[in-house]
Amino acid sequence: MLRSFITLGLSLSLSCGYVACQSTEGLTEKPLPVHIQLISDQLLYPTAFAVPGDGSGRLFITEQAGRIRVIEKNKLNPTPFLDISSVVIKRDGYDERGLLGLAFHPQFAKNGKFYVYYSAKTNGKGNHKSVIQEFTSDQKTADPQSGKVVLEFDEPESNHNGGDLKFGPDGMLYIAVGDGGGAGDKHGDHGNGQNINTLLGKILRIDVNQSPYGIPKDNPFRDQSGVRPEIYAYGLRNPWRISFDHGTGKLFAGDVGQNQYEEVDIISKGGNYGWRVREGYHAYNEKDPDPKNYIDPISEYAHSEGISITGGFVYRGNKIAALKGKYVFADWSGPTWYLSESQGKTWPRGSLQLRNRPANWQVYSFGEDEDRELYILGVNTESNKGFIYKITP
Ligand SMILES: [Ca+2]
Repeated sequence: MLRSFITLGLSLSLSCGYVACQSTEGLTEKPLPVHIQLISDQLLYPTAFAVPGDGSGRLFITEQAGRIRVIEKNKLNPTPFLDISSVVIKRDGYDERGLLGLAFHPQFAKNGKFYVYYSAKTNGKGNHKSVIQEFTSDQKTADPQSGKVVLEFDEPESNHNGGDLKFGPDGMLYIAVGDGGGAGDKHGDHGNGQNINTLLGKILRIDVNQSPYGIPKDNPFRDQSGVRPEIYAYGLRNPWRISFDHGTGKLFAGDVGQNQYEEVDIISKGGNYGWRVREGYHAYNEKDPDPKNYIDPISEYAHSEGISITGGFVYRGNKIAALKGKYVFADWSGPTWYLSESQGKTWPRGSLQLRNRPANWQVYSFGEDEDRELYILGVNTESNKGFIYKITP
């Protein structure tokens, strides 16, 4: 699963064999060594991770083709928790469509509800539609027929679908949506990212405790006409993985760049993150009106270091003291980094050295368990097996 227009040749040329070959360009923090522990290498294209908050210790992983798998006591259950592969569009590992996101309702232990984001056939315009659907489970398994559509919208192209779902500390569901694809956000007069009358290229916030959903009272565009009231923030290109920092409540997003810069953003209500006028800290399309009030990222890296960001989490676990409060993330092509909090505009970056990582891998996603320990998900490109590792001291 590749999240920008990049040729396979370029991605392979960047597949460093060992952490030592990571570029150190722009790294001002010292390297931070950790280990990783293999939890499973029997997954197929793992795209997202979530825990139910029910104290069961279970880890849930979405597979791109439309299954949710469960790991309990370090064992992968052969029976999926949910299988909607018959309605999910997905062709192969380089296809950006599929089952892309999962979030458990904050009261899952009582109501059994959870939410997924996937790509499906559309009867409308465009390549496919993105669907956010609610399922109700008996905690152990979920009936694919029990799904109820919360929100769906057409996607003009196959790529840039975003797809992450996270409940915020406010109990609202936050949804990361890509710009709908096409290099340079080519749809619409000024692209979809800057158009606040489309859901594409946005972070959305909705209240799923109303049917099919409600608009939170303080959503920034709630009472304006000609604007989608679901929008929480805009000007995103392909926010690939968002997360809340459990220490500060801040919302982080890794936003995949076009062909020069990858970025990390802290998302604030009503914020404009610049795309397609800006890419990272730089002008991108100078023919567009300059938004002026755009918010710059807290970090960027150039395509000499990677090609497609995979956003992660601020580490709030207890096992790795040196990692506390650091934002952990990666590039799809393999390198892993951290950012240290800063009062300045840019958060300084250092290499997160995973001592025993496989020689060749692609990083698809990160996960955080109930103890706030972190996991890394992706594909070993030698064995073609999908993996989940736990980050350990
Ligand atoms: Ca931006």
